[in-house]
Amino acid sequence: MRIPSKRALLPVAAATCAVTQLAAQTDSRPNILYIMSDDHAYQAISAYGDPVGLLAPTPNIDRIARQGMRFDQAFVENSLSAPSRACLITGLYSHQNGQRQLAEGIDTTKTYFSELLQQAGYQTALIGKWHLVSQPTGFDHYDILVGQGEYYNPTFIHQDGTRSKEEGYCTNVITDKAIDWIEHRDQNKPFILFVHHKACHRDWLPELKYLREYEDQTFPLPSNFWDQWEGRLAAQQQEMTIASPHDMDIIYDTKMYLPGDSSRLSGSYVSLVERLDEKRKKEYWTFYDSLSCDFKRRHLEGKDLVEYKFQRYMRDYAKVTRSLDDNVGRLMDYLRQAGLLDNTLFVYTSDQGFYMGEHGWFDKRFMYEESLNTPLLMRLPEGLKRRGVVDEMVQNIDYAPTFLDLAGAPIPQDLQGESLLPLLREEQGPKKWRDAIYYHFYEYPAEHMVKRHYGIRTERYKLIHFYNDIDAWELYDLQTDPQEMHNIYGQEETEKITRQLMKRLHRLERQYDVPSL
Ligand code: SGN
Ligand code: CA
Repeated sequence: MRIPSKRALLPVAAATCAVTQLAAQTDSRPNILYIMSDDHAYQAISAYGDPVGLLAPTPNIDRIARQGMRFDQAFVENSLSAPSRACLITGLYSHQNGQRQLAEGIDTTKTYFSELLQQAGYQTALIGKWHLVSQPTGFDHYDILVGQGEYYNPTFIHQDGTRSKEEGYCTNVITDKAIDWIEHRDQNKPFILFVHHKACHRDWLPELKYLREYEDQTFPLPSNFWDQWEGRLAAQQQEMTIASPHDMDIIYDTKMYLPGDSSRLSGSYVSLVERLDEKRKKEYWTFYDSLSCDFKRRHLEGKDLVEYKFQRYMRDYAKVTRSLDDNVGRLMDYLRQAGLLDNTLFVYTSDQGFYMGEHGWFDKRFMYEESLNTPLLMRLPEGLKRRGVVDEMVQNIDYAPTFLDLAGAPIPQDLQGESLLPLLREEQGPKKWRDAIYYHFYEYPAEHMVKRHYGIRTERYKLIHFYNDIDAWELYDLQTDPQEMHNIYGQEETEKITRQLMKRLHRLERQYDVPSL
């Protein structure tokens, strides 16, 4: 059901009354548990079958896929945290919700779908990373991290504006708070709970019980790890290369230093470790001191040093995702024990994808596959029949209309996403679905120096335009070049498909009301 305008509050309120009463009578509308991690690559989830995930399995996240669905084409609109979160909460593209870059504020005059769900009689709660500059609105309860948050003994901002440092590992603490809120909610109403983890964001500080995990594991280098980005000007100018001492710092990122040397203290990550209590701090430093001694003894150089950095990155990342996976399992088990699981839409996703060494990189931002895609798995409430692998293209602007639709609440007409309910309802997906998506990244100049760009991705092709202080087009045939190593823009054989894609791109720009540059 679509309503004419988001700000036409009268019709919304009128429609809401009926829905609320219905809810009070039947109390049967499904709950929504939306778990979103940070920077979790689908390549690191075993349900996706990629090498990192298979070497460091995620059995609990995999359960969602086994009992529900795995989306293989789940895209973000702007591969960065705050912009992604703004797309989620408003159902609008960055140019409409105002949050184009990290520091730019979301347009607070836009309605958050949490407000609409509240009006529709849902209880709404948010725990964990929020990352938008303004405080959350439309939540009966929230407890959020400060900015990016801290892994160890994180500080939370509570709803009354006070702050407190809480003991424990961030991923566990967030889950404790989530379970506590579910336990104390009003049991007569359905709920939506957003559980937003800090994990597995840089700089990958593990839960201490997993410090020693994966240390014997050797992760294979992706086949395009030594990519030199030929024919891809913007890629040549980024600053997110594992090999680069500037981009991936040996102390800050890989935690290698000369023990006993004050250089350890120059790493700004040290202050994050210092949040631990004395006993745990000692445990942490003892472990990384011994690795650092070993590193020092080896005198690594050149490719050996780069491969060593890659292994450290993979191992610490895998440790952090291990706790994430445990906690997804905890929440699922809790819901099952509480008898809530079968009437809950259980969602696991990340704010965007991440590079696990593909093209030689870490971080995200680019419209290339690893960061345009994000993991998405859903376990459906009873009554929705779809299962297995879903190939339809979905995007993070689709959550708002989907959740409103599931709640039986009106969907404002100007939301730019689509409700996914038609995809979820039947065993077979609908015959007609979107066959192209629009992407736009704005955060430049900034950390990692990825140029501004926008583009279109269809089932088979991707056309990208890098602009601002560069003017470069790229075209990829994903069928013959899934790793996007060969830019085929500007070749005689690709002129026709380029023209067609340009036309489609302009159509999308008109459809989404994208302002001209
Ligand atoms: C921090 C990180 C960057 C990362 C951005 C955005 N640097 O600035 O590596 O790209 O966050 O990440 S760090 O030194 O502070 O770790 S996002 O997920 O929040 O968008
Ligand atoms: Ca992120």
